[in-house]
This record gives sequence, structure tokens and C-alpha cells, in this order.
Amino acid sequence: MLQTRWALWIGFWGLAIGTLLFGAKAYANRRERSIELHLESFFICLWAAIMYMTMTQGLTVSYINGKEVCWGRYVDWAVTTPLLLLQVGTVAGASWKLITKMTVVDLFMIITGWMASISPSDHWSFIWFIVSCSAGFVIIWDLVFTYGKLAPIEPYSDVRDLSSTMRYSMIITWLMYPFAWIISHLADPNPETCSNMFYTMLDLYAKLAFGLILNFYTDRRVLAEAIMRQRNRG
Ligand code: RET
Repeated sequence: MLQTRWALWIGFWGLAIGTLLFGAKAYANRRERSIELHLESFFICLWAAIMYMTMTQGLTVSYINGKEVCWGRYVDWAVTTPLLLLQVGTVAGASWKLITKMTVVDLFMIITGWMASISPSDHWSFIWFIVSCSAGFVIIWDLVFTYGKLAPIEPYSDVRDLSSTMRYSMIITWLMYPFAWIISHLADPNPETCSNMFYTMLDLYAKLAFGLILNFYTDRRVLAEAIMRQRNRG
């Protein structure tokens, strides 16, 4: 129980700090074109911090089929992963059609991942897990190949570098989630507990480190260029 609280509170405080940092950045750049990316990072952290808070209070934790399920995580992911994909899609210069397709596949991955965590038998759990991973595979494929082909040429080399940094750090982090799922299932007969520190660490990395690269280590002119380029392509 103590461990449970710790993992969730670390998540909450990390994301609360992110909310403040990215909120301040959005405010400072309120007249700039880059504001939309800052606001997205702000909202990603805000929403996740709220969901972590509900989990510390047990509001989004239920017993389903005899397992403790932290469904707050899935409500967090269902909102924040499409926003993260929107940010990467914007920087990579993807069309709205492609971004929408990625969102649909992503929601499918989260919903079937949820099925994997509530399935009563190991057998069904594993089948849903594989279904969810297939959707994850489509996302990774698009991030590497489809987005790779969109890489801008000169004079947009800064945008190109940012796009590959974001795409590859996203791929590495997102790949770790199914591994965290497998390791937890091997280690614990009742794995989907809130005490899952793996997910907390990954969430912090996926939201905070990603947000820091975008908001603090990238010049806002590069962000503005990326946004313009994506809008011109539609
Ligand atoms: C699950 C288990 C089933 C198989 C797969 C999963 C993948 C989850 C992912 C979550 C990403 C979350 C992020 C959150 C916030 O920042 C549901 C764990 C493939 C990729 C990036």
C-alpha cells in the first residue's frame, strides 16, 4: 500500500511540475505561433496529473474480475497519447488525414490494452495483448517509415532534426510499455496494481522529457516553422 502511494505521488508531483513549467512557457509565448505546442504539453501534463491524483485517492481504481485495475491510467493514456501523436505529427509535417489515422489506431491500442488488463483468464489477456501490440506496431511503422519520408529538406534542417529526435524518443519510450506489461505479468499474479512503478517512470519520461525537448530545448522559431510547414501541407 505504501509503495502504491509512493509510485502514484511521484507521478503526480512530476506531472504537476510539468504542468507549471509548460503552462509558464505557453503564457510567455502567448503571442507566438508556437503557443499551440506549448499548450498541448501543458494540457498533457495537467490531464495526467489529475488522473494520478484520482488514482492516489482510489477514485479510478476498481476490482474487475478479481483483479485490482487502475483504470485511471487508461483514461490518462486515451487523452494524452493522441495529443503526443498530434505534437509529433505536427513537427513531422504529417497531413491531418495521417494524424487522424494514427489517433484511431492509438485509441484501438489503448482500448484493447485495457481489455488485456481486465480479462479474467491469462489466455484471453494474452490474446488482447497481442491485438494491442499489433496496433502499436502500426504506429511505430508509421513513425519510422511514413513520417521518415516526410522529412523536410533544406532550409528546414532544424525541423528535420527535431522531427527525428521526437520520433525516435517516442518509439523507444512507447516500446517500453508492452515490456513493462510483460515483466509485471511475469513477476506478479495480480500485476495491474497501482504500485506499477514502471508505468510511472515511463509516463514521466514520455510526458516530461518529451515536453522539455519541445518546450525548452528547441527555439520557438523552429517550432513556428514546423507548424507552418504542417499547415501548408494540410
Ligand atoms: C499496453 C499493454 C498492451 C500492449 C501495449 C500497451 C501499450 C501502451 C502504450 C502506452 C503509452 C502511453 C504513453 C503515455 C503517456 O505519456 C496498453 C501497456 C502495446 C504504448 C506514451
